[in-house]
Amino acid sequence: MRPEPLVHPPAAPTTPAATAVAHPNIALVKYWGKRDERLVLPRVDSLSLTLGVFPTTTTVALAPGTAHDRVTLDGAPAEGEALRRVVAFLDLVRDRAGIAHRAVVESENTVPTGAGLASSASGFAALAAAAAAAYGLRLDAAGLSRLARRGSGSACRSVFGGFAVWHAGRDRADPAEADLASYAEPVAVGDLDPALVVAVVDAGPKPVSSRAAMRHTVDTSPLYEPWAVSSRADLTEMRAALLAGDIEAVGRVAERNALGMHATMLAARPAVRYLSPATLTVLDAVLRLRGDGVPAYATMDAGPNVKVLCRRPDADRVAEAVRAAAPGSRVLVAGPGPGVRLLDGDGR
Ligand code: 2P0
Repeated sequence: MRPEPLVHPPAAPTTPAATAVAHPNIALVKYWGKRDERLVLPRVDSLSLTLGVFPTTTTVALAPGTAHDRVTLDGAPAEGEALRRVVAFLDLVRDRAGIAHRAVVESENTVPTGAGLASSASGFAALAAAAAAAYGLRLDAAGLSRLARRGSGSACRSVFGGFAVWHAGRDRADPAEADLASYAEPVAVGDLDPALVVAVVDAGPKPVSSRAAMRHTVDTSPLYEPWAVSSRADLTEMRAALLAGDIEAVGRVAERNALGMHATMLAARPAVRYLSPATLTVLDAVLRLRGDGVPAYATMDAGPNVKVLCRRPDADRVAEAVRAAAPGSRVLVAGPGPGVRLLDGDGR
């Protein structure tokens, strides 16, 4: 028998790779409008609930020796604007890490992409966490939130579970200081057992990206500034309502803030209209529920789909009412979900 070698050969060098999972979030006080496009600095603070459904799982593996990033979204090679945004984001991470290697990115979304259900929020939150880990950036939660923000504004909120507020920050002469001041963090809440009933009335891609639509709204809508001003008051009221565990006040503020945001778009020149006849049918059903004494309040993003905030014990009844009002739509009940997390090598 040959003796055991005293010195084991070194293990084959492993290429750094990391996998992260993130969930979408739905804003109850909306982000709409940037004051700095490059740094993705918003004009208003926003506040959201991260959902427990529709996770995005993203793996980033460094690929030394290759000339280009290879990006696969839901099994298909990314191209066009989607590819450009991922590569620009990786460039930012590479620049900070001082590592030039290209990467292989694989991302699986379970949310209908581009349907106003915040697929870019879960997508860039997962990409930020996986890329930061693979390239060896050491970031605290606020740092990860700032980084995710550069990919897509709403992604900075998906770094956190439950309710999160995104601070717009203030204008500074130094861009690095402006960047530091804009990040999300968890929000204190009282005794609240919320659910969001998601009514997917149309899962198709939206006609205008939210990025283009918010730019156009800021540039042309005479209602934009008044909404931004009222949104600041909404945020203060929303924080108090969350702390008090007052679902009715939370819902009232969320619904008026969302309708106000859509009003800014309808007043843009030309108008941007995401709401469809099916959206309005669901809004009518929500009004009827309230008439029947069920606290239920609607919010809509850059698409026709409706999310109805209610108490969790009322969620099945709300879902039934929405299903009956909009036959053919997919209706599901979501609760609060977790913040972004890295999976270990065993996929846990
Ligand atoms: C929100 N939305 O607060 C608002 C409400 C849609 C309506 O954040 O340009 O994909 O990548 O920063 O984050 C959608 O905008 O836009 C969004 P970018 P994003 O959830």
